[in-house]
Amino acid sequence: MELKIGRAIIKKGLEVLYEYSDVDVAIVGAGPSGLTAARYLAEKGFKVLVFERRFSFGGGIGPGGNMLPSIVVQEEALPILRDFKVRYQPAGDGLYTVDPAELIAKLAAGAIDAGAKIILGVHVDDVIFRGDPPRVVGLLWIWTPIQMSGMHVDPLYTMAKAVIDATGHDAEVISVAARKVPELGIQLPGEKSAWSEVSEKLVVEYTGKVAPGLYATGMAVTAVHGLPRMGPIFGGMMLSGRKVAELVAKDLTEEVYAVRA
Ligand code: 48H
Repeated sequence: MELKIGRAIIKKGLEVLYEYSDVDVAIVGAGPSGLTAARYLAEKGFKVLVFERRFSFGGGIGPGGNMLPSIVVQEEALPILRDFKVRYQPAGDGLYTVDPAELIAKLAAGAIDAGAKIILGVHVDDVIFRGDPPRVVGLLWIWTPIQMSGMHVDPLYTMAKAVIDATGHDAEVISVAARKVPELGIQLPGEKSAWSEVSEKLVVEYTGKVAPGLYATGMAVTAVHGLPRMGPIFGGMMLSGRKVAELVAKDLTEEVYAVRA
């Protein structure tokens, strides 16, 4: 029995890694923006891989509003909640409350059911770039426990036509690209102090391409564009995830037509 269990794990696990070593879209971070983007891209037929450093989904949704079991979204995000079949209750002034556990479960299930693959326990370490002008064409990654051990183990590669940084406040992928590939010309001013109403609009407005092949969604957008943070409200994160999915889908579709023309 032990032999069969071990072989089943190794065979399927390595098949998955092999199959997903080359994808249309690699999303880093399984928080609200990354999971939302994953679903809308996967349902358009793109091959989507989400790398998540933790062994769980949801990013900042779980701790939400200072760990209370209720988070807030605004009216504009209700169509996304309905797409994911997440229940909500009015809280007045155009705000609604949602159960964070339900949101985490249903965003992840929505992404997976649409066809996205989520691999947990992966720390994305670096980007791969090619060409002049340079374009991000993939990622380097390592298992999180190895990264945490501090031991030097060389990473593995995943190639992608588009990479989305959904890593939250630290914009980790964009930050490494800005530092190591100065030719990409990325500036990273970092987020500013809170102004919820303004930030919830700006985070969606500024969502998009940061450099060829590299996109920002969610809190990463505030870090890249020096926008104010918004505090514990999550509608902007999901609206940003949906917007980046639309932009990436458009860019990849246009590139395919340009290659065929
Ligand atoms: C693999 C990584 C890596 C890496 C990080 O923080 P998140 O929830 O991100 P968003 O942008 O979808 O949502 C932000 C929201 O949760 C929030 O913090 C808000 C609204 N704050 C407002 C405020 O004012 O404070 O999720 C990011 C995910 C996490 O699960 C990380 O573990 C993961 O990305 N991650 N995964 N490789 N290098 N870095």
